[in-house]
Amino acid sequence: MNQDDRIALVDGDGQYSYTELTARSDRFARGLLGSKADLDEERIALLLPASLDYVTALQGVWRAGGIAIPLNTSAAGPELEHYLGSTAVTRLIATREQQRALRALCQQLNVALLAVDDILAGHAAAALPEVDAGRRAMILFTSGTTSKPKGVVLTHNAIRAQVATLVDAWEWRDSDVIPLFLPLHHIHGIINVLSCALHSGATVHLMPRLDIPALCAEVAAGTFSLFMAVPTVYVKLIDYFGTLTAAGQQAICDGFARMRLNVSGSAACPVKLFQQWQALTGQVLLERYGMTEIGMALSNPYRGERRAGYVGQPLPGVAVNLFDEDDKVIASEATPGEIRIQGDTVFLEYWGNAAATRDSFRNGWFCSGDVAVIEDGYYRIMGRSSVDIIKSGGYKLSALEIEGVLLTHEAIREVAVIGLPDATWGEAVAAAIALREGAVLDHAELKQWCAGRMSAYKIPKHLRILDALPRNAMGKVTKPDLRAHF
Ligand code: MLC
Ligand code: AMP
Repeated sequence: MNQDDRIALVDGDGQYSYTELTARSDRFARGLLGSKADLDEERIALLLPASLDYVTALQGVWRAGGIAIPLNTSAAGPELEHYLGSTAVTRLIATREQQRALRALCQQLNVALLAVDDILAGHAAAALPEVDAGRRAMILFTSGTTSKPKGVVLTHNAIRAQVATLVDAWEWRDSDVIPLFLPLHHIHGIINVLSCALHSGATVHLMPRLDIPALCAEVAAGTFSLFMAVPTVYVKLIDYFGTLTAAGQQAICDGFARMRLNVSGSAACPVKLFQQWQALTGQVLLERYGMTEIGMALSNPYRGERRAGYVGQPLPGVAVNLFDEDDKVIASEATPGEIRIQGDTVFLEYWGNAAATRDSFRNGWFCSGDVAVIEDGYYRIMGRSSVDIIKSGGYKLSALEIEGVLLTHEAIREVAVIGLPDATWGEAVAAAIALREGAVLDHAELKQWCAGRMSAYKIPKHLRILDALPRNAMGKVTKPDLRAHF
């Protein structure tokens, strides 16, 4: 192996060169294999904060021929049970601090609970397998129009294609330095930031959470050349600037101004936010559009006009078309249609759910469920075909999943969950509830009850108690009518 002294990762404990990272990931892969020649797509879940250990484990699972399943480090117990159980995970890699809380669940599901160090110290296989790039590499859970999140299966080829198109389009280079504070169980953090950076020989500063003052201090110091975030992060940054002196704010804005690119995605970037960011930092945000199942599909140009309110054009190697309800490609501009995608970046299947996989494709095109229009050659996202999907701070949430949990509360007779427009979160989860006879429930009580039953970011931020939910002649709750109640 050639010595590569470039810095791959910086975390709270230190910095690590590409040579060190590769050696550690290989050692981890050999430890995972033990006496086996190949993991043969064994499912190995990772419950690790952004750290050297996370990257070691992810790369190690891939090198040993396993399927990595990165999980939300703050997932609630029932969510973890679904993730581990539905994919028949055999080993869960977690920090020692987390292990106590996980022991009972792992015993129940017959999952071996291990720390990265356990694997590094274990019996090591002599050789690593040749892993065909068509094999499954990763499962990411995504919420949707079903009550439980589905496992999106990406092959090594799909991951490579997703990385290749972004490295090409956004001109990643080995001198790039990028902060990574987004969660590492979604493609925004895993592919767009971590994998693109490591593919390019760049440096990633791993931050286990978004600590805005600490992040801004590094920005002001000129540490980063690139910045990628969801719109909510830009909103929070602007709010933070408002708490600073003019000089303090200027130093941070100058740091952003010196970067070569600021990207926004995972949710719509409001035109006002785009303009505010430009006024403050001089940066013209590059907005792009993607999805767990397909990686990134549309992007404003790196070189060329970036248009506020638009997500640009198809990325290199990604085929995108708008379709009408008869599955015909819409040829004319200004006529809205569903975004459908084809290409090497597209996922293989929903794990163990052939019916859902089949339903999500039409004539070989993946159906996104997002509606867009092309104006002057640029795509503009108009909305989603389902009212049951909510995008809050970049997380895709299923109204049905949240309703399913709330319905198990003894005071709740019926419930409907919707997304309300929100300046910080894009959309905020709101629950309209009809109570059982004689029952009482307030928002604080409901929030407390939800903690431990669902991830904190799914917990309703608004609650309305109604006598009954509005329904149409078929008895279906008319969700668009609910907004007026909040
Ligand atoms: C945190 N909270 C949220 C929330 N994030 N509430 C609603 N929606 C969210 N997204 C709540 C917490 O529960 C908590 O509530 C309070 O806000 C503070 O929590 P926090 O953890 O301190 O918040 P913060 O660190 O500021 O998190 C904000 C954030 C985070 C924007 C950094 O939400 C985030 O990382 N979002 C990105 C998700 C992502 O990567 N999506 C990409 C999916 S892939 P309380 O009540 O306890 O105080 C994809 C494809 C593509 O979409 O195109 O990229
Ligand atoms: P996820 O399933 O979490 O990967 O989220 C994918 C969804 O995020 C897409 O289907 C879109 O609805 C939404 N999305 C991603 N990027 C954008 C964007 N730039 N503008 C609007 N919506 C977006």
